[in-house]
Amino acid sequence: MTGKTKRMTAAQAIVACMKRESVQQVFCVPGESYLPVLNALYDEPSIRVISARHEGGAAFMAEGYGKATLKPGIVLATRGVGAANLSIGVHTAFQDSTPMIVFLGQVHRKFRGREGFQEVDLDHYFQPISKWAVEVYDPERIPEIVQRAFRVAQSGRPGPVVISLPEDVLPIEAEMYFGPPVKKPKPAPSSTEVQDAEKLLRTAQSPLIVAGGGVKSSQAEEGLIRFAEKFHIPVMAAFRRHDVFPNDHPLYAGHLGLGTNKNVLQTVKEADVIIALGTRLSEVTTQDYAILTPDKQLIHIDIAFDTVGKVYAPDLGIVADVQEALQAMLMIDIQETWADWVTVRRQAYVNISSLEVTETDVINKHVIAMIVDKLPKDALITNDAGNFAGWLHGFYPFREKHTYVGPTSGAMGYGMPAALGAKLAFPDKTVVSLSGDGGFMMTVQELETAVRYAIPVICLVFNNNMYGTIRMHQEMHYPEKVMATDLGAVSFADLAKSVGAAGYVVESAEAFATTFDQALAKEEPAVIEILTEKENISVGSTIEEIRDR
Ligand SMILES: Cc1ncc(C[n+]2csc(CCOP(=O)(O)OP(=O)(O)O)c2C)c(N)n1
Ligand SMILES: [Mg+2]
Repeated sequence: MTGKTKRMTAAQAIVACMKRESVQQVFCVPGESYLPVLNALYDEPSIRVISARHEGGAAFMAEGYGKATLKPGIVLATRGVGAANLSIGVHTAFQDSTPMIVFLGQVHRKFRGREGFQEVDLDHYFQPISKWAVEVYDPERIPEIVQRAFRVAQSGRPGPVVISLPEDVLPIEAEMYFGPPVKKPKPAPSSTEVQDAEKLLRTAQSPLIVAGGGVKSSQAEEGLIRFAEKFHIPVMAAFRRHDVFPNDHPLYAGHLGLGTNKNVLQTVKEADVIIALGTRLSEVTTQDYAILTPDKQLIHIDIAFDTVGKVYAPDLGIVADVQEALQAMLMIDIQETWADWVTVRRQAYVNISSLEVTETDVINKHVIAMIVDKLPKDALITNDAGNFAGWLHGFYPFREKHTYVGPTSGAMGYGMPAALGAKLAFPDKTVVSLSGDGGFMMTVQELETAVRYAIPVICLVFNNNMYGTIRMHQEMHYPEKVMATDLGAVSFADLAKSVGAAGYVVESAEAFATTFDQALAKEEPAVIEILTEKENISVGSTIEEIRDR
């Protein structure tokens, strides 16, 4: 709490806070309401400003950046209009527990409440989808509030914070006091809690770890390998947290996602003691809250007290940083008696995730097999929402940590802008996004942002001329009554070329192979449009098969 005060404007104090927290990039769409902040950023060359084409794109970039780096992604936008546009990214950061800070220009303090130009009560508007939403009235309180925002976004369960900045506050000078930068608290379990975990594990015959985003945010990936290996417990990844554990490890037993194979779900059904690690046990992970039945014992470990027991009352709930908890639980002294259980459950996963392809396999599967073959192991993959992702989730083996950035919120339009955020965070990694034609079109304008800032990502677009996922649900519930799910023709390759990116279109696995090599060799933003058949609507079924049921 020691330090001197400094005189500067509120806008300069915001940028000074960013600098103290080692912010390197911010994402924005400019607006006249927060010009002083842009001006202060102009004067701070250590922070790069990426100006996007749409606030939704900017927010997804910041979310992808935050998810990849585990540090808050920063996004700036203007009043009600920019706020409304970027809210999908805030919602994603909220559901996905991604640290993010949103700075929004607001109308003049004297005009607040008159429904001024573009006025929205931004703090109320964002309260339900953020960890904290606040408006600043006093310039000298900027450091207090912005530093607290950095603390709130990263502490406990990470998430988004929204700060509303009335435009007249920003140019005012004041004496500013800055505290030290944030260090994330890392609470550890008590020795009694570790003993209780030992007692529960002693009763186990078929234990299972379900690992979620908390493993990633506490950087506990190695700790999880050590823990799982020591007690020989199989590990499953929570929804869209594929890279929490190496998928080629003999203890990995699959991913709990949408359309997960029933033989993989059987592992959860047969487990008797479940260790839920850094996961909120979401609707998708628990398959509509169905697979964690009351006969199981649950050890729920999470850094947030309100995540533990949020849905399932645990037999043992521990509020702790996952890395600290795993370290402490290495002291447990038990002998495993479940070797066969592990072998059988691993085999169940191996059987359904084989990457072997034959001529009868659809192009979607060939593409996954080829990218696995051609990409370095540490390549980072992002995806959009849509049925095309089923092949990625089902067959792509994530072998290293920090190789996946995906939306547990299920937001369409996420894949490509999140890839831009991730590539800016890790410029040396190969970054590939996967999207459907519907989702890609929702944020396609950010391809120009990729070109303008020379951010070389490769975007795979699976084009079936439809909102395939919804068509699938339609065929299941209202067969043959197709409504609102057909889409017109778009040449994504030409669209890419029109903004200066490389554009390719392929119709066969062979063509994809040579095109992907070409795209990899060139360090430039590229779109590979993959033409797919409507009929091959999902990994499990064709349209005809769904109708026949
Ligand atoms: C922002 C948003 N709007 C709507 C939805 C509902 N939705 C889920 S998947 C989907 C269709 C996806 O179509 P496409 O991107 O072409 O992928 P496909 O399923 O055809 O492979 C829709 C509309 C969503 N998840 N996100
Ligand atoms: Mg589609």
